[in-house]
Amino acid sequence: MKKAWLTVALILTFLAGTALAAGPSFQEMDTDKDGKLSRQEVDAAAEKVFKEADKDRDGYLSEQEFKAIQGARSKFKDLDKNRDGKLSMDELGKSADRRFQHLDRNKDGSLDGLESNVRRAPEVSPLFRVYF
Ligand SMILES: [Ca+2]
Ligand SMILES: [Ca+2]
Ligand SMILES: [Ca+2]
Repeated sequence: MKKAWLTVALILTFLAGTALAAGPSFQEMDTDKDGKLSRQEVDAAAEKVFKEADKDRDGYLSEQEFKAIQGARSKFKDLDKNRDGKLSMDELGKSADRRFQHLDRNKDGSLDGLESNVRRAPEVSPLFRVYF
């Protein structure tokens, strides 16, 4: 019986590991620990992911580089506003503006309440609700 529990524990650890791999968690992004995500905190997290994904360091994400981001939910074509086949941080920022405003229901410039959503769907990083 003990062995079975150990297996369950291992699987849970594994699942937690995959959740982390799919982008930074709410807690990781909330760097000032006020329980909300400011636009600056979201931008900082997005920039980090962007830089890591930009393998050839040309300052843009190609479709291939974008697809390698684990957990990204958007379609490349939807984000590539000027249709040049690559994504700039500016371009991503514009989509993020709209989604951030949509999620910021009380218009105080930061996202709270997202945390409970994150508990319900821990595999989706709050970053991917705003960016990517
Ligand atoms: Ca914060
Ligand atoms: Ca690139
Ligand atoms: Ca583009």
